Amino acid sequence: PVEHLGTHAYVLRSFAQPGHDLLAGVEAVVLDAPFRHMVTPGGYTMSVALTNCGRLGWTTDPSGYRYTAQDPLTGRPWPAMPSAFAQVARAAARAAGFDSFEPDACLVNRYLPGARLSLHQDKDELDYSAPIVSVSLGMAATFLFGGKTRSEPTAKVHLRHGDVVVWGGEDRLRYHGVAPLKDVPHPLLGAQRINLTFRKAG
Ligand code: MD5
Ligand code: FE
Repeated sequence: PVEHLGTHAYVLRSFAQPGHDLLAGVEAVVLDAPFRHMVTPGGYTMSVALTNCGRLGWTTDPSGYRYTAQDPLTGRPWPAMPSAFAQVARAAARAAGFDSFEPDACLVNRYLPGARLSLHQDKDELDYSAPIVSVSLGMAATFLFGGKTRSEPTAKVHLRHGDVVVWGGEDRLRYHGVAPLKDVPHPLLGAQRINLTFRKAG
């Protein structure tokens, strides 16, 4: 049962069966590259904490947004992408009609109650023809899905543990965000939401 958010945006409900492998993958990544709150070029400290795995990782600091091969906190390469991560990303892309998606970057976002992500576009990748795959784990969130300009109205989509969304084609550059997270603890993950966002960045 695939829901369409847009012509090339697909919600795959409960597509990820977040068993041991995905959750162990998050734990391994975070041991090597801990969650941290980054500062945007506008000088604002993000309420979402993040880390990365894979060849490239998304970072921000007061001088701009970029992908880097090293974690700026440790100077080491970002941890390798756990194989369970790459597998679910490829399978979800395929289910949405993108047959050879090979992500080189996985951004791991952690939302605690009250954390939010304001409306933005994902524009730091080199190739917009690759889709973006996002896996929701833990507490549910209200995802805001806008248009190609910031002022267009947003549709609200409830994303729960195990839901996967795939964005491609003309929907790849739509404005989107996450409403402030409500405090409804999840039985496995407690009072947090973890989002895995897979991209082809380089
Ligand atoms: C999240 N993260 O739930 C989301 C999932 C981010 C981010 O937005 O940039 O870290 S990715 C949602 C997404 C990606 C690409 C396109 C669109 C949405 N879209 O067109 O709506 O933490
Ligand atoms: Fe985004």
